[in-house]
Amino acid sequence: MTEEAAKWTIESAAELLLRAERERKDRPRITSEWPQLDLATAYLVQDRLVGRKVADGEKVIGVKLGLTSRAKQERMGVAEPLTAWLTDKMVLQPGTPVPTDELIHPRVEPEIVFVLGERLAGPGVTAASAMSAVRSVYSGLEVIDSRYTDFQFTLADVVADNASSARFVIGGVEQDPRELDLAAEACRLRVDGRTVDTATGAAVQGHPAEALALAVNSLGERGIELEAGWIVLTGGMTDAVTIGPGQQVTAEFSHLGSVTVTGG
Ligand code: 0L1
Ligand code: MG
Repeated sequence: MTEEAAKWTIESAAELLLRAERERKDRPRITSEWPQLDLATAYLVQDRLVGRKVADGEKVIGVKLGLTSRAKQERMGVAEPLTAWLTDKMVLQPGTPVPTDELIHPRVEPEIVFVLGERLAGPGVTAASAMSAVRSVYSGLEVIDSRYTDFQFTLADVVADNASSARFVIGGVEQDPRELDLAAEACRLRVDGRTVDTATGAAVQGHPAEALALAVNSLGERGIELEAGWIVLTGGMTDAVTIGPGQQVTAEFSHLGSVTVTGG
């Protein structure tokens, strides 16, 4: 092991990522110094990082998937989906500006969002059985903010960084998932009124229910269950767009209404 790699531990990686977030200072990806960081260890870093936030008073309120669409995978150069944690501090109430002065280089992406009515435990959960535990579906916008310079990372790096989590907002239209064809649910992404991208729910693993099953099953392998009432962000449907002060990003859905954030 090189001298550089020897200084890395789960604790030191979590601490550096927390410090980068706190100080709004991006840093090189961890694997540039610690190439041995594997996926299992990266999830331990993620858990430690969120555990530190919980110890500081934040509450876990759900999970998110990342890199579930080809658009995201191609843009980020990482071909595998991942899971990460949502906490109450990440919730942005509709109409509240994105606090760009608290973030490093925020980007925004449209998502299909589930709220669970029942507990879900994997492995072995199918998309259909996962969907039967979903109480409601909403539109959402996730604000991501990698702690790595220029959003440059490997899968292990982005897992350790809790999948670039920063903030998210949920739209005001609640739908019963049983009444919607979520694969066909269309989304138009606008920046300051101009359409910049479009996608349907099929972009997310073929169907957002597949993304939910994937989360349940991969968390189940780590002995983690999803709780009733938890929020699940199923992953960016399109590439993310940058947001700065005064800029407005809107996602218009065919049945889930529209949701907007403005850079503060
Ligand atoms: O929803 C997503 O695909 C988020 C991926 C997080 C990684 C990133 O794009 O920074
Ligand atoms: Mg996302």
